[in-house]
Amino acid sequence: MERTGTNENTRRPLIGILANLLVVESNPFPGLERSYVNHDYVAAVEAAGGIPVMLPVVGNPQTIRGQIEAVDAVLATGGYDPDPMLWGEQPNRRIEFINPEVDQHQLQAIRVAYELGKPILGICRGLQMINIAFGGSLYQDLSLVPDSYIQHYQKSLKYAFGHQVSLVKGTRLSAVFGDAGMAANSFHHLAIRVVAPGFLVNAYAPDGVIEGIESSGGASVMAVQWHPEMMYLKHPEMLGIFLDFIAVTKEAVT
Ligand SMILES: [Mn+2]
Repeated sequence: MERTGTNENTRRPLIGILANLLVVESNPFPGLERSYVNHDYVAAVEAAGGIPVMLPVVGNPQTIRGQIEAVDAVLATGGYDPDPMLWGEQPNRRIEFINPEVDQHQLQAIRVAYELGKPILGICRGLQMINIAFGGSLYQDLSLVPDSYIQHYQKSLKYAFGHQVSLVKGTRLSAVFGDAGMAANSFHHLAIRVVAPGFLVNAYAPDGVIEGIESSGGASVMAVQWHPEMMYLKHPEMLGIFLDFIAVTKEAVT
């Protein structure tokens, strides 16, 4: 049991998990919006030694800044499709549900966290939003990616392996998993097209689809396209991404 105290070296880092909005369709309140995060993120952050807190969608920039100032690091989570107009494209017919309020909250939260030097971990849509936030772009659907042939939206359980992932040597991600690569789950229909300036690719699927990026030059931003939080109970090595995130956050705090 850890003692409570004010020593910054032993304090468990506060991890702000970017929330989503769910529009309730059933009675008694059809149309009600509900703030939520998938519980797997909460459990993974806690299992890795962080204290999870939820950062709900708000619109006021000063409120967003206050949210980020209150936490030590930010977890950018999965969710609906990002709006293609954010990177200057009109929406393709394959684009699904979009919520601009959620997009704006997450973009600003990611940019403020970066500005304040707070580590960011992006998962699935979180990776996509990080890439957009710093000037990259996305393919709006896997069918638009040249030579992509792999099923990236697996029809199997959340922790099952969807496809192989190869890691780029010398990256922070390869330090977590080793250079040999591994398999991961896959639940996405968009993918990175142009990598944002200041970032490098750390993971690829065998069909060339980008499965991970990280900031170059010391900034502590890491993102993967798969869902390690849905896998770690069956595949404990997947907690490594969260353990690395917490370790980097502790360094940033001290
Ligand atoms: Mn994939």
